[in-house]
Amino acid sequence: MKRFAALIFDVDGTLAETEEIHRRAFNESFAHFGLDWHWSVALYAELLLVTGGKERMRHFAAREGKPLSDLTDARLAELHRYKTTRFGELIAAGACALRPGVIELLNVAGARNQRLAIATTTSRDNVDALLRATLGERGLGLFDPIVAGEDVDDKKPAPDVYLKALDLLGLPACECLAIEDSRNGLISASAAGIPVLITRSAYFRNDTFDGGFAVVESLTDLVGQQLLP
Ligand code: XBP
Ligand code: MG
Repeated sequence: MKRFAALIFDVDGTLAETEEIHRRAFNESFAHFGLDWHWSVALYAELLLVTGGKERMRHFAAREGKPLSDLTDARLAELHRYKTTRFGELIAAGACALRPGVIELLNVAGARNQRLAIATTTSRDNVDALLRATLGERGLGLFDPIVAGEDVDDKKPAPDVYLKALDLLGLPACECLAIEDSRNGLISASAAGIPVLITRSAYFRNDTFDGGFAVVESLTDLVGQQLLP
């Protein structure tokens, strides 16, 4: 892996197993806004195929034939802002640690002067909350650029976030490695021409990942699989 000038990290499921915290924040927000919606683990696993919280809620409403009459774009955005605030509170309270092997890989990359970037579908506020809670204030400066869902028109599996990250890095795709956990992320980074390392996450553990650079159970496997040199 040392041949790559930059490592571009996905966030949810890759840096940390945050989707359970998202699911809790969504459910608490639905209750707060008086919606009789509840996303179980099994249902959320299906809904995660739709990236972006607002897009996921609209997809759910349409799929379930839920009355959208009172869920205007403005109210949906208000609900999502509430959810993002709640997610940030849970993360700040220590609800989620970085996945095993992440800090070690960040340290090895830093020692090699490899650049670190983020390309995620989630909201920037969520990224900042996770980095601050797990790495302290220094965490916010570790990754540059940080490209989040609101920075692009089309979320994963579209390549937009990765293309923007490449542009801001000023590097060709072949000199970068994307680290992802989902098929949408694999498709997105691959469409941008970037090789992809998959680290299996809780919600996508049984997915098939063809065409990647490598697939590991966790980033702690990199040493064992001689991928770190
Ligand atoms: C995962 C997503 C996000 C999160 C929820 O992003 O698809 O939508 O599930 O966050 P990634 P928001 O794996 O690319 O990090 O509600 O802010 O969208
Ligand atoms: Mg992910």
